[in-house]
Amino acid sequence: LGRVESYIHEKLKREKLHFVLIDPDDVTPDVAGEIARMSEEVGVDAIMVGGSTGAEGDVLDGVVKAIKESSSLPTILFPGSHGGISRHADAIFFMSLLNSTNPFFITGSQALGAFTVKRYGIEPIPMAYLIVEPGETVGWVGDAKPIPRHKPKIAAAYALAGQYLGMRLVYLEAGSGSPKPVPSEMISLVKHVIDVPLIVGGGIRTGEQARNAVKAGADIIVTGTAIEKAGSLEKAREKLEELNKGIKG
Ligand code: 1GP
Repeated sequence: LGRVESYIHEKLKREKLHFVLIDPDDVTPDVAGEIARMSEEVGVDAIMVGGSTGAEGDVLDGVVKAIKESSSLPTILFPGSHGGISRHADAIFFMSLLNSTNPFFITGSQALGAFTVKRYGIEPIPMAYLIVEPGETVGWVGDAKPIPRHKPKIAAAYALAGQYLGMRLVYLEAGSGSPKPVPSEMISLVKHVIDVPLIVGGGIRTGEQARNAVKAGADIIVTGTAIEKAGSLEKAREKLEELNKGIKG
């Protein structure tokens, strides 16, 4: 395993993890750097960078650089397509949107990005990415057939298929800014069926919601909107502390 993936596995032996997602389309490099610095101080485990729209090129590079300058946390790309690759990142979730109806998001964009990842020497971490209702922007952009919230078995079947295809992480995604997080029953069933770490994100805004997702079986919680839209850096820090406490107990 690569350096970042080993770090994730080592930490998971002791605790549940909190990854903070920064969307370069939503924040300036300065704010991204501040969020990364506060995240590290509060005890967050990694920073993810990406988004469905506009998270490319100079905008992406500027934000990744600012994060690297302000914290020593692993910085992992969370790309919306092959455009979402920056040479300054440590690792990339090399993800396939398994329940997309469009092969571009399952294998096409991955093929277009593969040589870039190799050339830049970024650590690829293979991940099954599953979109659950409502799916928000990423569901629409990714041509997903979102998994119905009351059908946990469909999520579990896709998750197990992802593991059998060799993916080393499974991500259950309700969509950034979703009014509701992934249901607990779905998290529980997926966790019960797979052996690889389970990431859960989308719509987690409170410490209690984060706690519930962990109790249901999530290994890694991703939060983005709650921090980006906190209103001020001071409120963002309070939110980071609340969410981290919910996850770490
Ligand atoms: C989105 O799961 C992440 O891809 C985080 O979602 O912005 O709703 O926290 P939020």
